[in-house]
Amino acid sequence: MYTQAMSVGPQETAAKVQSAEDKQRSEAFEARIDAGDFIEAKDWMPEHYRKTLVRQISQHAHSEIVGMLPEGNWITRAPTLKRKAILLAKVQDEGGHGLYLYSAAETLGTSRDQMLEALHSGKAKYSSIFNYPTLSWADIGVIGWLVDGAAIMNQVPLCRCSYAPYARAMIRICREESFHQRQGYESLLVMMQNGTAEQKAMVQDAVNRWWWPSLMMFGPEDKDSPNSEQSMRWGIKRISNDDLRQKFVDATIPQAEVLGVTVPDPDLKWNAATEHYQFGRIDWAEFWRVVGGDGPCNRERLAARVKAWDEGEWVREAALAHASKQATKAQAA
Ligand code: FAQ
Repeated sequence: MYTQAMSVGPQETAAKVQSAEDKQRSEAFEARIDAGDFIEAKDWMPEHYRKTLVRQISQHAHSEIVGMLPEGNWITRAPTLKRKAILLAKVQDEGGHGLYLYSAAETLGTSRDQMLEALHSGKAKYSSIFNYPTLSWADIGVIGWLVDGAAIMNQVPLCRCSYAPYARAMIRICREESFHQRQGYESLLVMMQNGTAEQKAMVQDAVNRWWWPSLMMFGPEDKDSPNSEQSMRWGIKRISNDDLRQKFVDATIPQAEVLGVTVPDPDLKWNAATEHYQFGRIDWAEFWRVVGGDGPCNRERLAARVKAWDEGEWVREAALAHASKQATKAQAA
């Protein structure tokens, strides 16, 4: 009887072997991470690692394509042909970034349709920053300077993300983001150096509205960031939310001085002891409200994406029909 109770059936044996194998694989995986190896799509990985990457990469992809909307709004109203051409190229780049990132997420076994369904149904997140309105032309320059500037600060470390397909996509994205940041800063510099008093005031007003939302882009404080610890241990994130935010403030304040604008933070001051700028308290209630779907433009942004998806159905159908025709032709040849 005792031996009967202790004996295991074929299924249990298989489960035990499986879990012993998983343990071994998991240890080998952790050792590779500790050694700084890059993980490729076909390598074994823990389910939690895979899910964390799908979450972050798909959110990132959604941010890129939703991020086209606030700027796209100004293409027809750009003040000169040169600025229109630059803005068109930039918005197109953001669409391209979305595509690289959806492809990177697909290597983890999730389909683009699944990811888009999550975006359209409001289940998936995208960056809080794109739920703020673009009220003047200066907002376009400020998005380049601050929003792309914050994006680069956050994304350069992702070029060393342990998941190689994401890291590779980020290398190209960061090069393009760097151009985006510079064109924004340059357009603001022109307005601040050669503009009228009204144009200068417009730039300052845009900085006042975008400063705090830009700091929120880095995510909650480390102590309130549920994903950071594990993501840092796995080398998905290389620098914490707070450290990146601080690096951004330290890099940006001298640029604001050159530009001749101030940031709307009465508590901002240089701390000679730490050699960092100290900044005031971020309104985290506002951040969570926007992340939760109740920002100034959340509904409008989502509605625009859903409309574009619905209206593009015939294009997708035509492209698929064309591809299958070509495939049949190629097979016959
Ligand atoms: N907005 O535990 P953590 C661009 C969520 S740049 C909305 O710290 P994690 C370029 C977070 O997902 C913008 N939600 O999370 C461009 C999590 O929720 P979950 C996109 C946010 O992942 C420029 C919860 O809060 N960049 O698009 C935000 O470790 C101009 C707890 O947070 C990227 O996505 C937020 N700001 O760290 C395009 C970069 N922050 O998922 C057009 C890649 C946090 O558990 C025009 N992503 N949450 O339900 C990352 O580096 C990370 O995912 C963080 C968040 C740092 C964003």
